[in-house]
Amino acid sequence: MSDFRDFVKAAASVVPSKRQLDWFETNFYAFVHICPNTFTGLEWGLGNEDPACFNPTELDCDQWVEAIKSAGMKGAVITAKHHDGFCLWDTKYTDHNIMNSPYGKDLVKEFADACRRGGIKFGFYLSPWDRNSKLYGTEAYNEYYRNQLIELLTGYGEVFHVWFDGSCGEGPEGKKQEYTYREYFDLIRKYQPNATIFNDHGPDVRWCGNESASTRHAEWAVVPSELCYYAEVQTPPSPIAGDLTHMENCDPEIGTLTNSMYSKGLVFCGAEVDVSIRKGWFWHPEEEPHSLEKLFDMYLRTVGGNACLNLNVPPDNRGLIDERDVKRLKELGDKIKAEFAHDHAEGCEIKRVETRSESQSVFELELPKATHIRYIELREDLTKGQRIEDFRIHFYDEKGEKLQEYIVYYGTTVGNRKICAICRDMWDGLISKKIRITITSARDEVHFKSIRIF
Ligand code: FUL
Repeated sequence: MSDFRDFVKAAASVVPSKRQLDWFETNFYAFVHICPNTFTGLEWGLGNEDPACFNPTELDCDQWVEAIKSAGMKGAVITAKHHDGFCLWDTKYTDHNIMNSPYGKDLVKEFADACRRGGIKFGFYLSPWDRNSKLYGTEAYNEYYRNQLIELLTGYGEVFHVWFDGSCGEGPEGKKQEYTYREYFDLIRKYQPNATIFNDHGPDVRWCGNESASTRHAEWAVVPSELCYYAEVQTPPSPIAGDLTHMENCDPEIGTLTNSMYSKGLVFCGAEVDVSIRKGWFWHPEEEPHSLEKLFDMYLRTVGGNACLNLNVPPDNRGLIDERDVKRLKELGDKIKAEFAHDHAEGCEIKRVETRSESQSVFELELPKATHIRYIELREDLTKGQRIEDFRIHFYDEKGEKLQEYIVYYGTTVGNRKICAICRDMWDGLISKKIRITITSARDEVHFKSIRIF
């Protein structure tokens, strides 16, 4: 392929798998970090913790699920094993597990059952880095890890998401492990074909690059295979911008096409944003949950920014979600419900009023009555590919007759969902009956899945 336009067209038809589409619908789910760290105050356990320290006397997974649901989350991922190697389930491959603690019950089972009772999806995290296993740093460790995966994939019902932590530290005597990821992924496809796999580099879901919910201005789900080398390549080598070696700083708009750099090809791999409700991943008595404003802002930037939000909620040393977090989660859920309570555009037709070229078009949507618009939620039909690169929104007047000159929103990517928050300070009190969305740049013809107005 030589012509730049052909590259762009190929990029426009990179599509998600069914499981990736389902994952995007799940959208907002919880991380649950609990292990000996909950009792020792550490964030990274050393691996030599005595199982006797794991002693939550009031543990109640139904209470966790209620708190998670109150925020509007639809699934939860538990740390079946964190870096300290302590297993929260009844594994036959190591004695360093919960059955040998005062708690003495299979917590993964209790949690999976509670998720099912509560009607949310169940997923797990299994740390490849293991500071306890004597096998770590040898080939035998990969077999040990695979056996543990099989136990978790086959013993606890349907799994929606499997989370691979990228941390790869040293084991006993400074030994390093080479993780055989492809073998691990094969097991997941075999036993839980509908589960999405999170890994820094795909195959299904990638890391957004930080743990502070700082998403990119343009967050693409179509990215270069150099970044997500475990995902399936869907295009010939393509021009691509962005410094791919620095995903942590989130500056590059990875996925943005230019004719200056080349990638081996593009893949579909959306971003997950993992962030904790508090500073740490594990519960520490002195830490407070983030403010409601901060959490709601994270929600807008992630769920409303073509990503999924995985919000960590750590149980405390009683085995309960701390009352402060319970309160904040409910506030967040109430706020999301209130802000998005009524779709003023329900049943309204999205009209394509102008096609300037394949990459430039204009859409309009008229509401039944003039409304004070605070949010416009755009969704692309991803089964056709992620295509929008740049857009503007204008309002008409309150009769829907006269187009106003000023731009109320400038945006870049849309993808699964873009929530455009119309700046309240500037436009407060502004009433409109009709909106215009001008696509100033797209990879190919644009297809909206829906437009909702709140
Ligand atoms: C990181 C880990 O090192 C943290 O402890 C935490 O589990 C976070 C979700 O992933 O890589």
